[in-house]
Amino acid sequence: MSFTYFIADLHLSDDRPDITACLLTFLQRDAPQAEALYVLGDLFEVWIGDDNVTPFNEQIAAAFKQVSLHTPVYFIHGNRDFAIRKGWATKAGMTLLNEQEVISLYGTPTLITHGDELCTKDVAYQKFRKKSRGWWWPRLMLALPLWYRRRVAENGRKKSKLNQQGLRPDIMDVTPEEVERVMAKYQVKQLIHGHTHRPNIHTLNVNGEPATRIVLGDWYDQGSILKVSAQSITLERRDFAKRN
Ligand SMILES: [Mn+2]
Repeated sequence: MSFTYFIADLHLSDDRPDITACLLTFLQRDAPQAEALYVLGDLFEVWIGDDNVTPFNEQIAAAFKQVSLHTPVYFIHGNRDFAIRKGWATKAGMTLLNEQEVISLYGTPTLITHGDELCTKDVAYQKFRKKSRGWWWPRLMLALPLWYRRRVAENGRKKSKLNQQGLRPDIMDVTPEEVERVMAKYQVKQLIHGHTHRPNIHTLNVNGEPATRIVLGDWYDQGSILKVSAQSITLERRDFAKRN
């Protein structure tokens, strides 16, 4: 039976080896059996540029590259890793897609996206998003010296660790009207996105017709995978390996 996998919001970083181990197992064991693998953003906790070549980033690229020999791998940027460019994507065997794409999923036209643009009530964030996805801001950032970008990222990491203290910052949910508007615009009855860390399969109405919104889960406490075939849509979990 042929099927397609979707993952998002792994927030990989070298200080979470449990997440990395779970991903590597999934990529070695499961992903090659799929018809395609879609990564819908926030694969990394932070991305400061393709020129930041580290053993960790190389290891992740090599693992995806291996999958891509059997199974095409597609990537849509998240709000954490929007600076990934063709250089790293090529190394990882990934094809970069637009931030919103319509694919035919076993005959069903399906809109896929990271989903942060659907959270329109977070006005401050949407303002930043507009700037950070524009043409001058990323160019300016990526033109800064690598040592400086590394220092900024390291400081940001320390700060967010301090702020978290076991609590995750609340991520706003999507705006229902925006979901309907975007689905109507693309004339789709099925939407798949991540970002909100609220895995679920919702039914809704678009232009008076039934529609489906599938939300991917994050990888903070477990692996979260969406498996779609012609027959079924399943949100799966993978437990992290027990640490001794
Ligand atoms: Mn996100």
